[in-house]
Amino acid sequence: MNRLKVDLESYLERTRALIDDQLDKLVSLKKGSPYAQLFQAARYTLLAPGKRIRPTLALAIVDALGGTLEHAVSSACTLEMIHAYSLVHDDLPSMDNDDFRRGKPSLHKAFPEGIAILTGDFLLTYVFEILARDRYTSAEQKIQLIEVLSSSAGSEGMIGGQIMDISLEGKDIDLDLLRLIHQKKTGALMTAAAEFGGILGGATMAQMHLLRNFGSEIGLAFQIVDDILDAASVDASKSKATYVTLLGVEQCRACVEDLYNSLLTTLNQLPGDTSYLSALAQQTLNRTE
Ligand code: GRG
Repeated sequence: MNRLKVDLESYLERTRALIDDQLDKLVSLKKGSPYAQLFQAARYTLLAPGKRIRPTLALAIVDALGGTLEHAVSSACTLEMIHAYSLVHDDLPSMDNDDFRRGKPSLHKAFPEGIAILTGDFLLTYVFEILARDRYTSAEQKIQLIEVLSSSAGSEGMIGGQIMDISLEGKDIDLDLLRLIHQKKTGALMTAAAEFGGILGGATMAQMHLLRNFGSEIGLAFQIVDDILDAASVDASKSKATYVTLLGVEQCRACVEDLYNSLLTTLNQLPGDTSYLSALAQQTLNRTE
């Protein structure tokens, strides 16, 4: 039986279990360690029930390209670690000052603030050790993965987007600037997830190009959906420009629909069975929380 023919839910359960098991191993508690608190804090934040969209996307691409999920999962988990670190730092009092994350007190509420900062730093640093040490990737793949992850998380990506977001808060911005901020702040890591899938699954240059397009399409659509879901709450109360404040909900929905159709066209040009990828994109964009 074609393993891609089982239904999406059981496929997602399997990839989720693979990802969660690997995350659990990567931050396993070291008995008697003088810095056990670091691992307790890393586990608190990393193993909390997030959606795991980024590593799941990477693995679904590896699958479509005919790669082995078990060999790709450790590298794919580094996407979740960068994401988790960004949420920890974003929640800090000096940033968004959020008391809750993933249905639990945010890390700096559950642990001393200094430990929360160091845990974010640790997750960020640890990913490079994991990528460099992975026994299933070649030297060339390691360099490509490290290049993609560091650039998508750095000044040209997530951190650059966060800085633009902070410095433009309260100012009038147009749609092009908002799109640029989000492409960097959240889109870059989604695109990195698609590129990870390509690198780990052995994509050709042409396929990598398609995967980058797919990543940026799903990343932008993901952000617009996030803005629609947030419309009545956080961002509105902070008088921050969002897709909803600039376009209104109806036009936002139409944009998401257009992006979804466009990413389907991109996926159709890839080899292999991309039905899970399109179903995953559809589920991500139809989410209600
Ligand atoms: C502090 C270095 C630094 C960067 C912060 C990405 C980011 C930059 C902050 C996150 C702020 C935020 C809530 C952005 C909205 C989009 C987003 C990334 C939502 C959370 O991602 P999900 O929905 O979360 O994948 P889960 O919990 O499911 O993993």
